[in-house]
Amino acid sequence: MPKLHPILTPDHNFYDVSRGTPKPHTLAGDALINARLTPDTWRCEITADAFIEEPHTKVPATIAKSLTIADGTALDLATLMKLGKKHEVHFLKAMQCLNIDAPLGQGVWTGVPLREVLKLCGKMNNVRRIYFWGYHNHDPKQVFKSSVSYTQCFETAPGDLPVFLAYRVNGEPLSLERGGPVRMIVPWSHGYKSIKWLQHIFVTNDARNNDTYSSGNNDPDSFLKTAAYVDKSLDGQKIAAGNPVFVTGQVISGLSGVQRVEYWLRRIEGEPKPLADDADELLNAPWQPCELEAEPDWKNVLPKGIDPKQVLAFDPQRGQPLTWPPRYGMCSYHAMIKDLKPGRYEVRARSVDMNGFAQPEPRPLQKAGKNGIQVRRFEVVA
Ligand SMILES: Nc1nc2c(c(=O)[nH]1)N[C@H]1C(S)=C(S)[C@@H](COP(=O)(O)O)O[C@H]1N2
Ligand SMILES: [Mo]
Repeated sequence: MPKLHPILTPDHNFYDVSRGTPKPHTLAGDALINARLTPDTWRCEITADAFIEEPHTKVPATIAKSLTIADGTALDLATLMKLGKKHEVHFLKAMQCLNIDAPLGQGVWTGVPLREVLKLCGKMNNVRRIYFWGYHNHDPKQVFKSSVSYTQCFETAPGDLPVFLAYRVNGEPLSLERGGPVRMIVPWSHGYKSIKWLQHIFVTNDARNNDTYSSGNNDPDSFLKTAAYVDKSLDGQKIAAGNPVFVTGQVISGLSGVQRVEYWLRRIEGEPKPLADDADELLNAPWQPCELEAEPDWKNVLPKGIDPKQVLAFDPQRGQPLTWPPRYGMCSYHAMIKDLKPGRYEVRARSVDMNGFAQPEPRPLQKAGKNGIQVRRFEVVA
């Protein structure tokens, strides 16, 4: 049988992508308390940017009430959890880095929509972007910040997901490594928007995107892309002739959904050159269907206390995701290949989205979302 991934990745099994020297999740004892990264000491400030500059920003953003550490008004965990009693959301999301070619993990994240948190500041005016950043060793050079537009924060289409401040993953408090006590979750985006160790929210009337990631030549407004990833475990395997070969991996449902996943297997001699994603040979190859893992019984998968009918992007009557895999979530896929003759082989996989675009289309630029076609090599031996 093929070996599939668990639907929920345990917190400590996520692939960790963290900047900072030292990394905030290596702090302990007093250093952790001074960094305000314990549940009791955690605080999040909310302030407005006084910035103006003609011609693009004529008036500054304002909020009726800033929440600051100096005034003793900064948001604490108890207040956030109290907001959660009324506004809590649960959401299944795959974490995928814009610059790493495999999913980092998938969790059910629990927290409070950013728009509800901003309401604590009273009336706001002239706000067009909302920035957020986390603990950064008090060193301005280490700030890692992201943002969403005012509209993205305040409006969500039915069945869609709001930006939220998460304090639990898979039913447990967020670990320090996952960005606890509180991290931002931006459902539609790659990981870089989901700021860990959240400590500051900053509203501005400068509509330009100055995310940390925009300086790395990335598209800082990209959506997660629909993409199939092939498990590395097949690489270099020697499989006895007569045994089936299992191609396995995970497929992420980006903005455009998943219609199907396909694989293409070819026999190779010597060291063939890598194939570009738009090579004719690849585009015209005899792609074969893979099978998506069956939808699980959610009552057995979700942590205690999270009813599948309450999870966003799940049907509130049936308690099942509106699509499979759920949008911005992922599931495993597999294919069984039989009767291969001894020799060396290459296998690739690709997703086809709900619009009929095969990976890496319709946005082949990798800086707008990771979705290159992956290849694994193995050998069938007599
Ligand atoms: N404060 C902070 N938040 C951060 C980062 C960081 O370096 N510092 N890395 C980001 C990036 S680039 C990614 S891909 C995700 C990774 O999340 P994970 O470590 O929980 O898998 O966290 C994001 N949030
Ligand atoms: Mo990332």
